[in-house]
Amino acid sequence: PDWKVVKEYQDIIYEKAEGIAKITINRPEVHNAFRPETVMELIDAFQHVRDDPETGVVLFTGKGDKAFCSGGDQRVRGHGGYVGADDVPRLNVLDLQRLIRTLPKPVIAVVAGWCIGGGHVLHVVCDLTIAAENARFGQTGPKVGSFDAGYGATLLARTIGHKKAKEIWFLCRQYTAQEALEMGLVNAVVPLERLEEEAVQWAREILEKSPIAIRFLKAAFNADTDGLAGLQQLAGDATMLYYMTDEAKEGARAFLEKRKPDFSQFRRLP
Ligand code: 2NE
Repeated sequence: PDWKVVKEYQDIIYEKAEGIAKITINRPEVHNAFRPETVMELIDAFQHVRDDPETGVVLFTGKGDKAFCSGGDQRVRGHGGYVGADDVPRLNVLDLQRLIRTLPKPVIAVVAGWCIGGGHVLHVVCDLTIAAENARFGQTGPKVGSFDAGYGATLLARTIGHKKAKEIWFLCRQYTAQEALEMGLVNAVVPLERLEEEAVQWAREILEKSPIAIRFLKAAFNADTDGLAGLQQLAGDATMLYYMTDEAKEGARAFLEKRKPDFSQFRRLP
C-alpha cells in the first residue's frame, strides 16, 4: 500500500492506506520498549482510528525487524510505575489494552523479532497476530520484578489454555514463532520479507466483509471475557443499530412532536 502519514508523533508512526491503518512503535534502539509518552501517542492514534470512517482494520507493529515490542522501558521504571517527563508514575499501557479491545475494528499484531513482556501482552490483546519466522514470544515479569495479571495472564489463558499460560508466566521462557503457532498464540507464521504483505492480505480480506458483522463478532468474542464491560460494548453496538430503525426513530420523533409514540406499526418478530 501507498502508506500516508496521518499525524506526526515522536515515538510512533501512524499511517493509513486503502482503509488500513498502520501504527508502528518507533523506538528500535530499545527494541520498541514503550515509555508513558509512547503509550499516550498510541492511545491518541488508536482513538483517531476508532473515529475514522475510512479505516476498517489496524496493523499494529514495531519499527525494524528486531522487535515488535519489548514491553515497558525499564530505564524509566520508577516508584509506582513508568515515569514520564511530567514525573508522574503510570501504567497507562493498561488503558491502551482496553482501547484495543473496545476498538470496533479488528487489530492485527504484525510481529517481527522480540515480542516480550508488556509487548507480548499487547499482541495478546490484538484480535489476530501474524508473525515472522524470527519472532520470539515470552513474558519476563517475574524475572524483572513485574507482572500483568490482567489481560496479560487471563486473556492469555483464554487464548492458549491455563497450563500453557501458567508455564509462560512461571518459567519466563522464550518461544519461537513455530511454537507460538502450535499453541494457538498466533494465526500465521511467514518469512520475514513477506510479513507486511501477508498482514495486508489478511486486512484486505477482512475489509471485503460486512463491517457491522465484523464489529458485532469482535464485541461478542470480547463480551465473553470482559464481563459487564464487554457486555456494555456489545450493547452499545446494538443501540447503534437500533438507532438506525424506524421504530427507534418513531420514539425520538414523537418526543420532539410532543405526542404519544405509535409503536403499533412495527411488527414483533419471533
Ligand atoms: C528482548 C530481549 C530478550 C532481547 O535481548 P537482546 O540480547 O537481543 O537485545 P538487548 O541487547 O538486550 O537489547 C537491545 C537494546 O535494547 C534495550 C537494551 O537495554 C539494549 O540497549 P543497549 O544496551 O544497546 O543500550 N532494551 C531492550 N528491552 C528494553 C526494555 N524493555 N526497556 C529498556 N531498554 C530495553 C532483552 O532486551 C530483554 O530481555 N529486554 C527486557 C524485556 C523486559 O523485561 N521488559 C519489561 C517487562 S515488564 C513490562 O513490560 C510491563 C509489565 O510487566 C506490566 C505493566 C507494564 C509493562
